[in-house]
Amino acid sequence: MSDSKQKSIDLATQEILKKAQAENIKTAWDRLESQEPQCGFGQLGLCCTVCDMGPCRIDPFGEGASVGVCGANADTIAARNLVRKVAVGASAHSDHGRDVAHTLSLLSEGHTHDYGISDIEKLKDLAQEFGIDINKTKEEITKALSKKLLEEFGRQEGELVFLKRAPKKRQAIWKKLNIAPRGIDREIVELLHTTTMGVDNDYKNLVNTGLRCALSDGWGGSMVATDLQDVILGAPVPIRGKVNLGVLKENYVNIVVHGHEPILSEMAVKASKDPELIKLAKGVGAEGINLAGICCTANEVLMRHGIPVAGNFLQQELAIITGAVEVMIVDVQCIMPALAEVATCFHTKLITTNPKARFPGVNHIEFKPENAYEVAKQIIKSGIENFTKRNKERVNIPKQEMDLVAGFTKEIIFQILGGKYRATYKPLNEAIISGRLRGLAGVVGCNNPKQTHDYFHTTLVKELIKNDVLVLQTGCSAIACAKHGLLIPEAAKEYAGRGLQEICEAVGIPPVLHLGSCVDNSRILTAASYIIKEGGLGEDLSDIPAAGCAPEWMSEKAITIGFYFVASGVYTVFGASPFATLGSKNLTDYLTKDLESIVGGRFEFCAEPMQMAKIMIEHIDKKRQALKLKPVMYQ
Ligand code: SF4
Ligand code: MSK
Repeated sequence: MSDSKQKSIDLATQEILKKAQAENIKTAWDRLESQEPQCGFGQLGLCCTVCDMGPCRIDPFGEGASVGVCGANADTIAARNLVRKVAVGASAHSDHGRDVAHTLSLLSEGHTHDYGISDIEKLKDLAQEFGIDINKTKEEITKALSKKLLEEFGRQEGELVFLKRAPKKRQAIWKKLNIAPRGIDREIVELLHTTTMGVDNDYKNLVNTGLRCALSDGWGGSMVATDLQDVILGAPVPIRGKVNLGVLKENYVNIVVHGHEPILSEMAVKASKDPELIKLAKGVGAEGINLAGICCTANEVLMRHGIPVAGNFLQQELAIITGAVEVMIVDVQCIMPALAEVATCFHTKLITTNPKARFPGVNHIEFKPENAYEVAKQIIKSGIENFTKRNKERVNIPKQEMDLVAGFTKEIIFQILGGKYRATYKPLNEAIISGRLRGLAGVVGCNNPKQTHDYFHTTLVKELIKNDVLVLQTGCSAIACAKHGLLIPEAAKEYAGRGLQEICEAVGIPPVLHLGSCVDNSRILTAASYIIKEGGLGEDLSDIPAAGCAPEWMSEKAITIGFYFVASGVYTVFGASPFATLGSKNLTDYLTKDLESIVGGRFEFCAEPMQMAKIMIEHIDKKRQALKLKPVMYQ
């Protein structure tokens, strides 16, 4: 895979890949090449390392061993491998949620003064959901809410409070199948327990336990993260921004935030605007401080402040290879260990901030909500000092940057479609009912060097909007489509079908709505619940003419998101490799066929983006028929 055009369709990425090659700097694509051929047993999910009688592997051709030393067969091994990933993905999102709840608790007790309550209405709405009397002081409500939310993690019995947001019919399905999560931590621990040597050997039961655990993320940990971030940092509203490596600025001190938790990056935003620091930057010959983001941290600061996005997952190394980044601040998740090595090729300082994520030999400045602003200032100051060490000869900032509009939430969809004074989902539902809009799609997830970078996201999304499907996006997928000009209102005219175009033009929105980071997939779940509440599109989430897709996924978190989408009744397509299930036909059939009659949603695996669009559209049409809706207006 030496041709940069095969590696990415993004011109900025291609340019920096050529620079990397010329300077002999290895990137993820090179390291993938050195891994090939990757382990076939691993790819099939047939390698087990659960206990020390192994590692065991099952021969997929039926010539060698058909069971491990303990007697576990391909179904058990593949299912265990898969749902362990679900547990890890859920733990990542939920631990993020816990940290936000902890920050709320600290601020309620006056232990941090760098954060406050930015959205008092949302605070009260949440408090009411948790049965807290809102006729109290803001401080009392905040304290009571943080306690209740932290209890959701350690809860042992009953059900997570947010499950009540789902339509009644969906709640009943969860209850009947015994997959309604009781407590966030409990479901993660229980799932891991069931996968250890000699516990659950029934692949169907393992998947069901995985579904319950994933629900504790989507309707638990991730929802806590999203909603509390809105309370503390402010709920996003539509905002303009820019995206791609071209947002880095030659004459500025470039600080890049990368990772996932906005509690840190929010302070970096504040510090980057600090007059004292700007003066300092000018004192070293820079024109100012330029903050930009990578991955989901980028989405968080974009959604709330319009901070430019330097790139998605596969562009993290490339940002450093531009030679123009003074500091890359990282916290948790999706941060390639390789960054440490790449940074040594330039003047860039890589700074870790979270005690959970340290890199050997990398400068660590610990960030806590209690000392948040001070730490952010200290890091930006070190970036300013580092500006003088930049080697101008080696700077190469691609010119590509694209406009975008982000900042859509379930509340904003209410307002933009219904108007401020009659906030409602009615116009959205009516657009689907009348056939002006065919349906909805959630397109989310990462990049993966096994697939041409951004090609799958953009090809799929273009085809969906061409067929009058309104696309909701999060994560690196949203960044991919933004780079290719799909997140501006003008994209409707260029790419959308006539029905979607009419809607976008009437309300001035892009045909692709950016809902935020990976934890903000929870916004999609709540928005879908509002659609059912509004009426006319069935009684359950599985009735909505909608589908989900993660075309270029790579992370365990993407699998967890897929599991909670499916457990919520959504038909969900995964691109690239079908997450290590092929080694068990039974497991694959259960995920791609049987689950639909059980939970209303199911998985589909598909390696080609136009085909992904085709099967998603077919599914949407099937749901339209089941609801006896009018035919799509403009075929
Ligand atoms: Fe082998 Fe069974 Fe141990 Fe897995 S759990 S490594 S299959 S003996
Ligand atoms: S950052 S999980 S690469 S979307 Fe959320 Fe991007 Fe996937 Fe990480």
